[in-house]
Amino acid sequence: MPTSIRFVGGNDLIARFDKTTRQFTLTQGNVVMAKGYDRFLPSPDGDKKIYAYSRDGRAATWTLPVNWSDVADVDLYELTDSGRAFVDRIAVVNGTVTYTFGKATPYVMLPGGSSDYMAGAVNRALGQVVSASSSSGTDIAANAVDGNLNTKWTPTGQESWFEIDFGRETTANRAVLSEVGNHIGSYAIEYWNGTEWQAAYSGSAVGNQATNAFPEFRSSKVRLHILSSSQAPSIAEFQLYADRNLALAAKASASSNDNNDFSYSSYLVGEAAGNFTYRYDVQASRAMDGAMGSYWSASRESNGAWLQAEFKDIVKIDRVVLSEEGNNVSSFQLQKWDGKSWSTVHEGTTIGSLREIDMKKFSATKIRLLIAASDADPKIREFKIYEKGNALAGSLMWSPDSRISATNVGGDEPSLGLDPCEPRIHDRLSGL
Ligand SMILES: [Ca+2]
Ligand SMILES: [Ca+2]
Repeated sequence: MPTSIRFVGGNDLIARFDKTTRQFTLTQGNVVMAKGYDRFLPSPDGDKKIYAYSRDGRAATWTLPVNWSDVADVDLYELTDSGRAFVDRIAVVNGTVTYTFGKATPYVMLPGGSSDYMAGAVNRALGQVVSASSSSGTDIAANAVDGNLNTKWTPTGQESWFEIDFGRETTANRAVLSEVGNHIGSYAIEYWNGTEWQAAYSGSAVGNQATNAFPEFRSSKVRLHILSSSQAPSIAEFQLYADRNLALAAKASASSNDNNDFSYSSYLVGEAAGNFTYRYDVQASRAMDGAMGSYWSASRESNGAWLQAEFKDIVKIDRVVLSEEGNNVSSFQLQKWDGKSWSTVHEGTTIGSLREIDMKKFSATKIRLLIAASDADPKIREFKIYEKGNALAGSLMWSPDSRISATNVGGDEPSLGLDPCEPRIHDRLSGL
């Protein structure tokens, strides 16, 4: 039996510890403020602010406090060392919000579009702790992240590096470099993957300004590695951003999917045992959930299958990143919908584990991936859509029904560790 402690005379706080599952919960009224290693803490001063944190980065549904009853959507910001960084706008459904928080990442939630809204992408490198292979005189490494184009870092050697240590994990998918002069011949933007430095981007010249988009990574350390230079280079500024993946807020649909339902009796931890129906879940939204563990699969459509992202309003797009499960696609097109008809904005052949496509910026209300030819049913892990430089809540559409794709039939709410939305569950299930 769980042990419960009620704080009488206070604010109806109930702390509960289940000795079997060793899970701690803290509730106040109908608001769960702590569950296991996840936190959802309304500001104690009554302000409409909620601090959220998940040690393991789990998907969960949280009930908002009663004084949020007039709030239709919430804006989620990551709390970075250089300020709030907008992450997403989440629709409130029946007084709850559902989200997969990043692992060990602090967030704050505010009512959607509130006056406290902080517009603009946050340069995550600004003012961070840096070190370098070498420095000349007063041209120290910190000058490369001080936000001032008139100060610079100059190493003494030609092959050099400077490193940012965030002290915790951060997300990035774009860097902007500014060199004094134009001496750099080759360089890499690298991140520490826990074992070694890994290149996120490799480039040649930098010059006045170079914008480099690369597949998103999360790491606590990033470095600029200058591999060759005609003379000692000088870096005026190194900026690091996380552009938002527009597909996360788009409505996903497809020409077909290979879903199947099945049921099983589960032995869930604690008292939350029951029978559950899971879907062998390869619907369209699985290619737009930001998780590499899940994918969309067409059903018996080798040629002509399509996967579509629809936005609430017009969005601007200049970059798409595709990841395929396997390597079956041999011909594809990206098409935009202008309100009347589809037109092709990019044609490609194979996709494989990673295909980055940078395009001239265009506007659209829908974009689709049309698979003209594939050796087998195409399976797309991620269809990521960006406007470089856009970290804002723009034209969003949140469609919970298209995202929460496993259903819980009977029994209590599944525990967080077995949340059917969690990609790992999908991995496990798809092996059955
Ligand atoms: Ca500077
Ligand atoms: Ca996915």
